Amino acid sequence: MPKYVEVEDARTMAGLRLVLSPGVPGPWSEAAKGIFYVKKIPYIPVRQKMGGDPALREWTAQDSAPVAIYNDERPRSTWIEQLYLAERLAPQPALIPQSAADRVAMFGYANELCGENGFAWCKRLLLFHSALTAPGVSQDALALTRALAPKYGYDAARIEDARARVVEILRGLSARLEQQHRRGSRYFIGARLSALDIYWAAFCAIINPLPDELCPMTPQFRETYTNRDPAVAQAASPLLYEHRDFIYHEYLELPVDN
Ligand SMILES: N[C@@H](CCC(=O)N[C@@H](CS)C(=O)NCC(=O)O)C(=O)O
Repeated sequence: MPKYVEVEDARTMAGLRLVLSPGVPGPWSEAAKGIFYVKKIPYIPVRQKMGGDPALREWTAQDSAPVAIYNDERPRSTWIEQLYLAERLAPQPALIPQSAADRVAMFGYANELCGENGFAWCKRLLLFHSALTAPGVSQDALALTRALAPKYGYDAARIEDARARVVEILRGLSARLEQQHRRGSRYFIGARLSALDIYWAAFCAIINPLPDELCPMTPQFRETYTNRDPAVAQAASPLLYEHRDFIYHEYLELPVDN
């Protein structure tokens, strides 16, 4: 586990601080870590308290993770701001494509994965739904779900829409990757690594986490993250999982350290 600093101490430090949820390979957090790792940008890991963190709220005006805070600049609590910060601090290797057409494609797909009502957002709504409706869910898991569900817009009436969105996005990404392979590229965009490859590698955890030796997590979290939804399972092609493995093995830190 990285040496986490508490929020109160991190506030007084300079440099890049990255607030993360210890022990949890959250998709947004792992993606931010991956982007900083590829660019060799060092940061101080800071502990977020999942389910409500008043100290983090006081510092960053919200209490989700990840948040990137560079010196006395404004806290960056969304994936897109974090990507632009990383690109500014270390322009090479560039993770935002050079050509406008490639940028449009990359940010479009990235928003489908990382944005509000995107893949992970909607899959999280499905996870809340299972926890709140299935029998035998532990008291701890229920308490966390009850704390997070309203924060991220859970509404039982909209669960079918959320499922359809997850399926649609997985199919779109699968089709894109197949097309790229036919063109002779192993990457989502053009012929080289972009942030989208890292986003997918990290976000895949929310349906199919890497094995425990590569990505340790509590059995409860592994159970929660492992997809049991048949429609979602069908939409995620083997090529998408192979791509996740390729990106982790070629570019990212293994085992995942959280
Ligand atoms: N704000 C991020 C998304 C961050 C996010 O949703 N974080 C979740 C990860 S599941 C979180 O911190 N949940 C725990 C909590 O809210 O206490 C973005 O829009 O890029």
